[in-house]
This record gives sequence, C-alpha cells and structure tokens, in this order.
Amino acid sequence: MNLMQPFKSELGLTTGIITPVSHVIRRSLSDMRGMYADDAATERILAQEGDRLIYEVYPVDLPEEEGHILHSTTIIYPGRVSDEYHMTKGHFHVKRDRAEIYLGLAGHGYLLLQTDAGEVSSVPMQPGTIAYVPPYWAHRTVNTGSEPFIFFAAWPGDSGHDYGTIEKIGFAKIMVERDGQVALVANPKYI
Ligand code: PAN
Ligand code: ZN
Repeated sequence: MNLMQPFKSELGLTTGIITPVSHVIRRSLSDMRGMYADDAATERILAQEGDRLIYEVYPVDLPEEEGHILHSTTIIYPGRVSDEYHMTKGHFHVKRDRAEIYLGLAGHGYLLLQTDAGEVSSVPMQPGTIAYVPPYWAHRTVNTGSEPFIFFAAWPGDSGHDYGTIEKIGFAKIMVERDGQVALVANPKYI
C-alpha cells in the first residue's frame, strides 16, 4: 500500500480560493457555447464584449480513486446571458450512485438537479447552506445574485464526471430573471 501522508489546505472563506493552488479550472463563455438557451445572445456577447469568465474551480490535488474524498471550491461570477443567470456546465457522475456535498460560502444561488428521467429539483443556497446531491442526480449551480456565488464541494474519488449527457440533452429547466425576480422556467431547448 502506498501510504499518503496527512496534509491540509487553507480556504479563504470570503475569496473561495484554496491554497496551495494546484491548478485552476476556468470556464469562459466560449467553453459553454450551446449551453445557454439563447445561442444568439452567447454569440453577440462573444463578438461585442469578448470571452467573459463565467466560473473558476480550485481543486485540492488528490488521486481520483476509490477511498479518497475529492474537494474543491467553485466561484461563479455574477451575470446573465440574455435573461439566464451564469451557471456551471453541470454533469452526472460517471458512477451514477456517487453523492456529493455542497457548502455555501458566499453569495446566493441555486443548486439545480435532474434525474435521467428528467425530474428537476432546485435548492436555494446561501452562506452556510449544506446542500446534498443524492446518488443518480445530475447537478449544476447557478449564481442568481449580484456578488460571486462561492461554494465548497466534496465527493467520492472514483465518481468521475460525465459532461456529455448534459451537453447533449441540457437541463429541462433554466433559471432566468423575469420582471426583476428569479424564476425557474422550462428550457425551450430541452430535448
Ligand atoms: C463540483 C463541480 C464544479 C464545476 O466540484 O465540478 O462546481 O461544475 P462543472 O464540473 O459542472 O463544470 C462537482 O460537482 N464535482 O463533482
Ligand atoms: Zn459533481
């Protein structure tokens, strides 16, 4: 057995940055082409304003193996594409029965979940909210506030990430601003 030595990381509770920084995953609008309902709005922003940063992930460097608990923070910057709030790509775990825990640190948003059968659930999150992603639910987070929405996540090391299914079918519901309010509405592009 290869015995790993205990170690720690430091989490900036207001910045969401975990140090030491092993690597940072940055997702810009061009990485998310086709994921927002309004494709024309995506292309308009890319042409007029450039490639805006939507979210960043700071992971702790660990082997993606059974027995480990992977953990990271996600920072979703505020903003919208047309009326749809900034969000993560969203994914199923490759091993569909692997659950996950999210802990809200800063800002406001929602955890959106969806089953293979198309059932959708939404969980509001604020600092201190512990949101549970049960086995078999795809998950995506959305920043519905005006500040960065930051949360910590922990999940089993052998979960794996399946992005393809959500890229193909999307989420059945999207979070939009309607008359100044946050609204969960049917996704016109949902297959
Ligand atoms: C999270 C997510 C993170 C970014 O750590 O990976 O919030 O979202 P996407 O992976 O959908 O781009 C998690 O759910 N890990 O399993
Ligand atoms: Zn996950």
